[in-house]
Amino acid sequence: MRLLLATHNRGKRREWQYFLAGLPFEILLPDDLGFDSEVEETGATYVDNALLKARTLAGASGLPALADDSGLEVDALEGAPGVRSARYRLGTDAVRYRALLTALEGVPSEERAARFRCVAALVLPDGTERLAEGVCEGVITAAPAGAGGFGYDPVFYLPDQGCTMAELTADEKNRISHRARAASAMRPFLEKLLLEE
Ligand code: ITT
Repeated sequence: MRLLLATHNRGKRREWQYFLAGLPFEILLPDDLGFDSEVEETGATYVDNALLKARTLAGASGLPALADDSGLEVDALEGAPGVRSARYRLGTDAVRYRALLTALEGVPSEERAARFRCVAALVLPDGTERLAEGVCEGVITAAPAGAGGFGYDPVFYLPDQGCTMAELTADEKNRISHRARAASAMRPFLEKLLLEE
């Protein structure tokens, strides 16, 4: 059965391909079908945006589509950048995480708590919609460390692991991340879809 992975983010693709590896889907990417333009994220919440992306690509392709909307919520910034994480600053991931470090200059480590949140949405051609969420708690560092992962990973410190998300191997990140948790909550819906084929 074909499943469209409705994301243009290469880091997310890699991680979803890992989570879906044990399921007999033929995974397609938007580029494979000539859908190269990004869906504009006009929603106010992760749920709205995840559904928007999955609905748009399920509608355009006639295939089941899986999307995620995710972000980093920093307590000292009242939850920002949150749902606006991808649009926090124009430019690269490094531009965005450096801007975050600047915004937190002078904030002591005990007040730098943050969490990654991921909302995954599965939309089927018959209109059925399923949602799953995952959260991963951490602390924003004073300086970036590590070259793994993507996005804000170099500035997201995991107290239990004693390193940043970007210092984990891909396998380690994929065991504990917000996306890993959303993926395992989504898994029963994907298994059901395969059974109903
Ligand atoms: P798609 O909409 O095409 O999936 P996107 O990059 O626009 O890709 P989002 O709208 O969900 O994705 O934005 C998420 C933002 O949060 C973006 O800046 C990512 O770099 C960042 N982010 C998401 N997951 C992350 C992770 O696992 N580690 C670090 N940063 C992450």
